[in-house]
Amino acid sequence: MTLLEGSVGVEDLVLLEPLEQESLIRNLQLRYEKKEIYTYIGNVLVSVNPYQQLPIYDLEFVAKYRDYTFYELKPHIYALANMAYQSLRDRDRDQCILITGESGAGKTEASKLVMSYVAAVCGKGEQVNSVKEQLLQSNPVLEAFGNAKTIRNNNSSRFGKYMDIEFDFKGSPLGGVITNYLLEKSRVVKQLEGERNFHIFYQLLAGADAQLLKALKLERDTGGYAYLNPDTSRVDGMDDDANFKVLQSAMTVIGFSDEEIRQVLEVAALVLKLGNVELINEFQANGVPASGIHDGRGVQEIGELVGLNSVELERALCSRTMETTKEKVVTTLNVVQAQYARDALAKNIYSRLFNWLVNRINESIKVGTGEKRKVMGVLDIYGFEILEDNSFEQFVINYCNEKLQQVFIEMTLKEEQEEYKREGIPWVKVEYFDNGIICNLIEHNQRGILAMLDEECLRPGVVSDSTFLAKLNQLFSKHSHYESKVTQNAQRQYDHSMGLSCFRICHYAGKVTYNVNSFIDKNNDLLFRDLSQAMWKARHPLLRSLFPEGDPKQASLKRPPTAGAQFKSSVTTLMKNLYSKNPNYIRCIKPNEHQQRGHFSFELVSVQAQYLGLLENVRVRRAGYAYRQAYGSFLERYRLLSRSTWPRWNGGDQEGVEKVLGELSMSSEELAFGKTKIFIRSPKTLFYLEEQRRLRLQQLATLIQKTYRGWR
Ligand code: AOV
Ligand code: MG
Repeated sequence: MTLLEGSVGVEDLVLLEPLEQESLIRNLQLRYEKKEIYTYIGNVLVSVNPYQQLPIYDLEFVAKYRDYTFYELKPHIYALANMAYQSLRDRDRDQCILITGESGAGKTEASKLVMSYVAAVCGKGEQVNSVKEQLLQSNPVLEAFGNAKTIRNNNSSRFGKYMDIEFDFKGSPLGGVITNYLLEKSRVVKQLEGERNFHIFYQLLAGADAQLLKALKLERDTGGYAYLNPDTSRVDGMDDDANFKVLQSAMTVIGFSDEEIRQVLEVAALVLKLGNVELINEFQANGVPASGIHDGRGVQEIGELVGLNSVELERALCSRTMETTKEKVVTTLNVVQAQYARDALAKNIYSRLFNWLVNRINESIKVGTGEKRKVMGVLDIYGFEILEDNSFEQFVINYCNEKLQQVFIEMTLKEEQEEYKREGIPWVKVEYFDNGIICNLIEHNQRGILAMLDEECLRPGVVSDSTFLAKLNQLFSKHSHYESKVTQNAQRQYDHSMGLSCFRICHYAGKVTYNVNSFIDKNNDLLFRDLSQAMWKARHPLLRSLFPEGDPKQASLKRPPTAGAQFKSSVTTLMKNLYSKNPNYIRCIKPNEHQQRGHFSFELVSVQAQYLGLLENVRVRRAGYAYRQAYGSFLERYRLLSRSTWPRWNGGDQEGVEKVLGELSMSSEELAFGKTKIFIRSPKTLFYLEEQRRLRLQQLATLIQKTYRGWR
């Protein structure tokens, strides 16, 4: 099929001719211009962000997609959601929906569309509806606390999210479990120009009534807070005031009590007020630099807000107690160290509050043990990131994407090949890049970059980001996916874009240069004990519960796992979870950098198509067969199409399938007979079979009505 001007292009890229990167992008563009944002690659859904509300998500569409199988209607996210849900309900296969793409590509919107579709078609009744409401209302809560305006996306998720929705044997929802990954907590204390802090702060300031503001000891003006970037208080098209009401009502639906909501807002207010605690230079009598608080009122108010002794808080911010087995030594912090401690405290309070919220939601939506359940997982996680300056956060995000790519490779490509092998069907070999080597470079237990970082963080003596880098350079000097100034110089490559404090990884999606500055610090993620102990002493029940290690009785000297180790372990658990399910892919694409409707940048989309490996995906699909089914199931579905197999068939399954297809005069090119399954090359053949089946069913229904009156 060629791309005719004025046409809407092909609905399934498997049918594209000629198949090249250029024609693939043109096809997406052609469709995008006709507001066809969805395109298939077999059963993978490609979605291009329309940046406008399209009239394709109402109940009429839900009803339509619910009654048809995957290829029968235009490509749509509802078709994918429907296929996953039906396969879960009718075939008892746990599903996962993997949504990937870069920031602003539409992942979060896609995950919400999947959830709302499933909610619309699954189960009925008061109890079921209340579960659905709780599941859906978790979104505004997590978005208020976990999303922010960035340069790329006005509603950017600053955390990764995986949600298992659990169903009973009839397919009615029982509840769910949410797992969150690595909140970008540095945003709490600092944002890039043109970006905002997390939505909640603006929602609170805009939406709280005068009485609540007074109780929280806040002023309405966003300009009065050091932790909120000036000049970016408003976002086009976003109503913070209204969203605050939405948040409060969502929390109530989920089951937060008024008291809990109040405490959550108090902790958020505490973070804002901490930012305004101004630290200044002071000197001790012996001339040692020390710090103090400029104006005691702020600390006083914090003390009143959360029941803390303000003198103790000041002491915790401005000094540090070192404990050895024998003695306690108190040292003063200079002003830079004290500011660092204050910001570390604010980041910690906020990220712990976020984790607490996720746990609290989980408590409401969790399903009792013992019930057998079917599960649909929805993964909405940050896409691959190549920024101008890439740090520890990009490193772990890209590691996660590398793992997801591995899942994609292993689950689709390898499984595909292996199935052909098992079935004895000739395979046209498709070369693909196995990124296991990069995953290993990062995560290998003893010799991976994360392990090296941990080793450096735990090593006694003087450690720094540069000793860490030196270690990497030594270990990976010959690694084909690792580069640094040192390894380049050794090979006489002179690349001016690479700084001395950087290393570069050749990821599957492209090369990314990471600056090691602050890797050790971010990985350590330590909070001075003085601060956790001060927080634990607060009379505020929620705040206190966020710092259990502050309890002197509990406090062990055992070190908590590093940020990298925690992330690796949650990624490993996630991968295990995904491998146990049937995957469904949504590949999201951002059409332009300006969040603008109707504009499709060919170059920008090309880069993303490459990251997502779309062309490779099509090649694999095409090299093989788009559809396969066990002989028995296939025969069951289509045997009514042949006189030999209908109404009765006593032969073997494969023989029956041969009879059916023989009678329909299918081209032999289109079919392959495996050991246990029939393989069909193009989706079109499948459309044809489905259509024939539908006609035949109509025919039979009329016949049956005539012949057997009263028979149902
Ligand atoms: P992301 O989740 O992929 O980015 P979002 O799902 O937040 O991106 O989408 C960004 C914005 O694009 C949304 O706020 C909508 O305005 C618009 N949008 C996306 N999908 C649709 C759609 N199907 N219909 C209409 N508008 C849409 V990030 O979380 O930043 O990685 O970090
Ligand atoms: Mg998002």
